[in-house]
Amino acid sequence: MRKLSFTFLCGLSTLITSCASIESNSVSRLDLIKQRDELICGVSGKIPGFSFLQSSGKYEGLDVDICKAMAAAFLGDSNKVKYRPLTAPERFTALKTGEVDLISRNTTFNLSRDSVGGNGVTFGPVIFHDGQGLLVKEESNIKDIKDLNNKNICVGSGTTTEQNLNDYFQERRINYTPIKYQDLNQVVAGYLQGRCAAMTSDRSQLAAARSGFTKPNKHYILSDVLSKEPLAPASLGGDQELSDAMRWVIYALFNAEELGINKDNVQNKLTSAKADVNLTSLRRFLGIDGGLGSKLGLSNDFVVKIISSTGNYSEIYNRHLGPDSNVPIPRGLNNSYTKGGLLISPPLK
Ligand SMILES: N[C@@H](CCC(=O)N[C@@H](CS)C(=O)NCC(=O)O)C(=O)O
Repeated sequence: MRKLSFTFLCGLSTLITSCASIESNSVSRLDLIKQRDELICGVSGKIPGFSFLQSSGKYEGLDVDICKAMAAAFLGDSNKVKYRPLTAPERFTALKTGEVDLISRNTTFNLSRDSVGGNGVTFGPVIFHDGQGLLVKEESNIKDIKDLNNKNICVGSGTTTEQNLNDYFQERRINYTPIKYQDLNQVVAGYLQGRCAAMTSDRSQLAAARSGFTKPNKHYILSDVLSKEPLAPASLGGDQELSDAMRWVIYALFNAEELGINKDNVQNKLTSAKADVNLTSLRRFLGIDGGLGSKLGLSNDFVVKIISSTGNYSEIYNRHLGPDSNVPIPRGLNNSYTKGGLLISPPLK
C-alpha cells in the first residue's frame, strides 16, 4: 500500500477558508482488489448478450467478459469476480461509495460523466459503439419518427437516453410524453402493455430486449439513430493505477485480435516467442521482454492470462453477439480498424 499525500491549492484571499484539496497519490483500488483477491464488478444483469443472469446462476455477456478479463489480468483468474447488478440510477453512486471496483454496464462515455465537475468517473476504452434507437410494434404502423408526435415513449430514467430523447424531439419540434422507468425490464413491460407507442434505449438493448419477446418479428427498430452511445467500462476518477490497468486490459483484447492471437493459439505463440529472440514485439506483448505488466502493477504475462481465459475481443464478441449467438448484432463500427471498424489499440510498447 502506498502512502496518502495531498496537494493543497490555495488562493491568497481564501487562504484559510477554502483550500481545495486534491488527492495526488492515494491508495489505489487495484491494491485493494489484489488484497481481497476478488474483483467486484457492477453490471446490469438484465441485458442478454451484454450482462445477463442465466438460470444457472451465472452472469454472461460481453460486459461480463470484460470483468473476467480484468480479473484474469489483476488476479490471474477470470473466475475471481463478484458481480453486482446495478440499475442505471445506482451505477455511479456504487462507484463513489466503493460498493464496486468497476462498472461494466452498458454505460455511455460522455463529458459530464468523465469529469471532476460531473460524475467524477474515469472511462476506459469504448468496448461497444452504439446509438440510441426506437422500437415500435408492427401493428402500430409507425414508420417514421414524425408518426410519434403526441405519443407516449417508454424510457429508462437516469440515462443518457432520457436526455437524447428530449434533445432529438425538441430540435425537430415533435411533441411526446416520456413514461419513465427504473430499468429495462420495466421499460419493456410498459411498452408491451401498451402504455407507450415506442420504447427507446441503446439500439443494442432494443435488439437484446426484442430477442426475449414471444414474437420478435412483430417489432422493429426505426431507422433513426438519435445519438452516439459509446459504451465503456469505468472506474472512480483520481485512481490512475486502476484506470491505467483497466485501459490496457481492453487494449490487450483489441491488440490480440489485430495480431491474430486467440485462446487456441496463445500458448503456441508464447512457446515460439520464447524460443526466438527475433520475435521482439510478440515477446513484449506476451510479457517475455519489456516489463510492460509491471508498469501497470500487473504481472508481465497479464496478456497471456487474459487471452487464455476470455480470448481476444473478437472471440468475446462472437460468443455473445456473433451470428450464431442469441443476440446477433453485425459488428459494423465495432470491428477492428484492420477491418474498417473503430476499434484500435495504441501500441503496447
Ligand atoms: N447507455 C445509456 C443507457 C443505459 C441504460 O442503463 N439503459 C437502461 C434501459 S432503459 C437500463 O437500465 N438498462 C439495463 C437494465 O435495466 O439493467 C447510459 O449510459 O445512460
